[in-house]
Amino acid sequence: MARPPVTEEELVDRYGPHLNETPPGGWDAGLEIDREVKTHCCFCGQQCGVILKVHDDEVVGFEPWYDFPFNEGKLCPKGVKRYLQGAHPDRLTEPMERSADGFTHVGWDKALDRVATEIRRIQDAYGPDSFALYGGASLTTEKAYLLGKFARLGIKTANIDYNGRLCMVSAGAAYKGAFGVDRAPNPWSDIPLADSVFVIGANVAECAPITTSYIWRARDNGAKLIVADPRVTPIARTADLFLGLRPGTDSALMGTILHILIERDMVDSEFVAAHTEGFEEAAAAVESYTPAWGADITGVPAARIEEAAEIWGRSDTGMLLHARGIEHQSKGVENVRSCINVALATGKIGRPGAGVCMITGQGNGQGGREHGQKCDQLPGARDLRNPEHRSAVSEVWGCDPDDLPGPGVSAQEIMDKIHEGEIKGLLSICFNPVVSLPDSNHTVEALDNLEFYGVVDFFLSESAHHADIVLPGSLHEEDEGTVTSAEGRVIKINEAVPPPGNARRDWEIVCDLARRLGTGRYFDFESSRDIFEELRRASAGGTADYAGITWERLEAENGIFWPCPTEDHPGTPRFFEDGVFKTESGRAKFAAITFRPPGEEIDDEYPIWLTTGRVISQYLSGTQTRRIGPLTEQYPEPLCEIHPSLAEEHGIAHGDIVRVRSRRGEIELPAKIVTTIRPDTVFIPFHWPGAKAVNQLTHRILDPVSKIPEYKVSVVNIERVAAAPAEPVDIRDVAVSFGETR
Ligand SMILES: Nc1nc2c(c(=O)[nH]1)N[C@H]1C(S)=C(S)[C@@H](COP(=O)(O)OP(=O)(O)OC[C@H]3O[C@@H](n4cnc5c(=O)[nH]c(N)nc54)[C@H](O)[C@@H]3O)O[C@H]1N2
Ligand SMILES: Nc1nc2c(c(=O)[nH]1)N[C@H]1C(S)=C(S)[C@@H](COP(=O)(O)OP(=O)(O)OC[C@H]3O[C@@H](n4cnc5c(=O)[nH]c(N)nc54)[C@H](O)[C@@H]3O)O[C@H]1N2
Ligand code: SF4
Ligand SMILES: [Mo]
Repeated sequence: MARPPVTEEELVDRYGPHLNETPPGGWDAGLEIDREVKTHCCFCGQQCGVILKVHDDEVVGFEPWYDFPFNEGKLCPKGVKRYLQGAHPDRLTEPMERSADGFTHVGWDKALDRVATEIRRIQDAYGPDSFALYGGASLTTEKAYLLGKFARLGIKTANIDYNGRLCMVSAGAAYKGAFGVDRAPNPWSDIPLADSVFVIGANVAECAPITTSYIWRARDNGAKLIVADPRVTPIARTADLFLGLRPGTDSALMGTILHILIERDMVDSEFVAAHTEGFEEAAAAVESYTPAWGADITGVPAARIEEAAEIWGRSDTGMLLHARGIEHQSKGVENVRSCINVALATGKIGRPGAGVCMITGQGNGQGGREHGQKCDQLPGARDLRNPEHRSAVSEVWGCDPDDLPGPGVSAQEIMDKIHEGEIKGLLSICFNPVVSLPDSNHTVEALDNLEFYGVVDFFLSESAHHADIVLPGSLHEEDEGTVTSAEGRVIKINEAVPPPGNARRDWEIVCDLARRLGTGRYFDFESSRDIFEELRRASAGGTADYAGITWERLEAENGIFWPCPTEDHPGTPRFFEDGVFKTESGRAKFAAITFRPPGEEIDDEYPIWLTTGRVISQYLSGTQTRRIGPLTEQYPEPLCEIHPSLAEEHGIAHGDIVRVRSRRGEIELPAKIVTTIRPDTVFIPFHWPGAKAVNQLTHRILDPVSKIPEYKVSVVNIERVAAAPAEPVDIRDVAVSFGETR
């Protein structure tokens, strides 16, 4: 499936000569380069290929990796600066134990013995499920697999979940329900083939920057671009049609579009009859969703909703892309199902240029949610409740199916159970809940209520401040393994440098702990490759089947799309080309979606919608990117985006300090007056901790199915508290105005 490498001439032709020019003095300030290592960016789910340059066991720079097909050498600002974190002075290199006086360095033996002793003590006193594990989707797939196994066989707790619970689970549950499989069904190379591109709830240019070039290629080919977002995001500024909807009204928008498709005879009846089920029920659910009704709920003019339906409905091919804007809601799953309904109704699935794609967020957001670190899952995207799945995995693991615990609770629910006193101990790897979970005061209280909290990280995250033991783990470039990108492409991560000082690879730490707990026989791995080889067998026959994938093939073929059941199988870039879906009936399922309001709604006391998300230069809880100077300079602190009319109403000028208050808490931060946001909504990015952490304001209402928090909709009031400091923050604004967009 690998495409032929792009030649230098082709690149120059496409992007101009400047890309290949080395700056005067070279990239590496004259350092001698010992080796160049082809690997991938440690940040988002795009997983851009990059070549790291190593001098004296330190990553000192990078080169573009032009012939990796996904990004063809392109990187966003984070990918360009990522190499600066490895040698950061804050890097943890020794295990640490906390006493009344603060943290002190302790040796590995003492640190690991303490963790093992606490796990045993707490489980003996309160039962096996009283000790919980948190994993993360920045971990390689090997580590994610290992953690799932460690929970079930290493310490026999039901309670393991991961930070992807805050990210991909609404999309995952919706795709599993509609298609029977949780993966974007189309490769990104389908985007330029589409006649229409519909982006909803995705700030593509800032959060999936490389996807921008795919969308622009579609536009160059004549595609129409529709964007639905409460903010005129950078990608929206280049759209043919912008739908500036009120936060939390996506299923009303998509329901209205389905209504119009039916009314105006734009449904692909042949496809619907041959390959789907549930259309009648879905149609009945939106019978009253007229354009006027839709306009009233969403705040988008009826004519624009109609135009969106016309563009989508009349084009032969089309790609609908969505991300957390529609998924971070208490009806996240319903929102995604309402998008899938619109794709299915028009037969846009299973063809080149036709499909619906979730844009996976975290670096290994895809692979990290397939192999068992979710609370109800076994490797191969198998179901922990299913007796056949349990015995298939038990056979590979050499245990009795009855040895495996049942499903546990999800990430936010683990915090709630700590409050309730049911969970007393927690070990977290690759998760910074103090910054990333909603209602952070509730999170901090929970961590402080624990009898024992252990953390594995390479920086002292804000959550680690509350830990009893902190173990120094490995950075992305300090270990090898695999990840699976947003496209469903399994790729190889290569080790550029060893972990510094006494830091260790994460998987070594987990295996060592198991040995101390007397369950080492299940964790007899000498290398990350050993873990992958077992994972291949454990996933064989599952939905996410990796059995035919070898590390050698990954290198030779620039990655392989799963499922790949045998070594001579080419992999599966596009699903459902034969019109057969992975549901039991083989048909795709429509869902009957009626609109329901968000968990919290505006009232006299809290009259403004708050929505939260990201900026391009910062990544997630910021533990890594807040330590990279050039990225911090680009956006030094959180700002509250406010429309000029709302600002005027409250006497707020650009740079003034505003207090934003919700039912959970209040924060003070500078105002950024922008014309690109709805006048009834404010936006705050979430990458910062402490007094300016927006998660002090968000609420804990979850989607009932996916258990994702509703980060995208809460209600607040705002107030000016001080004038701008002498020199207000200089953030560039754009000359596009909400309401004046097309
Ligand atoms: N720079 C950067 N890139 C990242 C990340 C990062 O931290 N920084 N994180 C990665 C991860 S893990 C993820 S999950 C992705 C997230 O990628 P995105 O989901 O694209 O990013 P967000 O900023 O969370 O939200 C997307 C958009 O949703 C809009 N929105 C808010 N409320 C609503 C609503 O009710 N309806 C609709 N339709 N839209 C709404 C916001 O205005 C925003 O433009 O990004 C990945 N890439
Ligand atoms: N208000 C609001 N809150 C949000 C969101 C939002 O849009 N709005 N978005 C949510 C989303 S989509 C996400 S994905 C979450 C993310 O939330 P988190 O997962 O909590 O954020 P990260 O910054 O990825 O935290 C991971 C921690 O693991 C460490 N780490 C990274 N890689 C590794 C590794 O390989 N090994 C080890 N041992 N440690 C590692 C990092 O240093 C960091 O401290 O935040 C969620 N929170
Ligand atoms: S952050 Fe994402 S888009 Fe940017 S370079 Fe890394 S993988 Fe690519
Ligand atoms: Mo995410």
